[in-house]
Amino acid sequence: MSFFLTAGKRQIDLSTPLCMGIINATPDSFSDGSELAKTSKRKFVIDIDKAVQRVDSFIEQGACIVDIGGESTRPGASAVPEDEELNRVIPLIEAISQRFDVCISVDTSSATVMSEAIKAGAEIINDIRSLSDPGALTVAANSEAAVCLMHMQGQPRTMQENYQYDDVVNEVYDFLESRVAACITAGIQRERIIVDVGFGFGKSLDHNYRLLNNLGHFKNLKLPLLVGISRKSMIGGIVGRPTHERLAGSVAATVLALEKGADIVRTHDVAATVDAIRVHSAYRQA
Ligand code: 8Y7
Repeated sequence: MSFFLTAGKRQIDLSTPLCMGIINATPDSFSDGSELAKTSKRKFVIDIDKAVQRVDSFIEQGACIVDIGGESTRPGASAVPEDEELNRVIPLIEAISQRFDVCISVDTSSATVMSEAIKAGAEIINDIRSLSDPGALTVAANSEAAVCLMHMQGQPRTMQENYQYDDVVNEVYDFLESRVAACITAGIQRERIIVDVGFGFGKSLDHNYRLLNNLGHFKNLKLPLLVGISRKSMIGGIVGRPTHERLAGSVAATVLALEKGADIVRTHDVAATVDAIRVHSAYRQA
């Protein structure tokens, strides 16, 4: 099955899977934050030039979407005040949209940040909280942006301390189905909705692999499926390596996700992920 995703002014062809490159505008992201930090007295300042260079190389490597986030959502991360999040992401989105014709996704749960990001040029709202914060659904509905609805149990600060599922696949499925229904009711057309099982968000290693193995079931939602696996603990927990040594494991899991029907792959490692997508597509078309 193939889809078009409507994201702002774009019609994105998902007949072959796409790569979304991660740009973290955070000082404390678990695997690549601070690389984009400018040395400043104690305060974190994103280095726009470095970030723009990274976007440039992501595009050259074949990324179709870049995901810009200002709130670290790694397990245990603390909340970021809204004005700080705005300071981190809005100038960056403006800089990227002025320079490149790439689809910009904003990774946020805040209605204010969503609204400002869309004004600055973002065309996808990637919300790990599935538009549950006050005003988020309304901002999304009143825009033309696409939305990515992700499953999470709990909140980032504590989600890996306790989680509980009787049947992780069906519970995640039911959650996504109910958030899709909430979006449709609010006036967000199906053509603008992406779903994501949320690997690592309030899930054990077993839960993550059960979801990966059953990813095909989520195709029943008949919506584009995004996966975020890159360098996560579900890789580290198997290969026993630190974040920067998880590329091979991440690519292996990505190929499995592609074979189960993933449509968009969110990654820190664009070149390797695009290679994996191409090899998988050749295999599928043979
Ligand atoms: C995901 C995500 C993160 C994911 C979507 C990390 C923002 C943690 N993971 N968004 N964000 N899906 N849609 O390891 O899996 O990159 S942050």
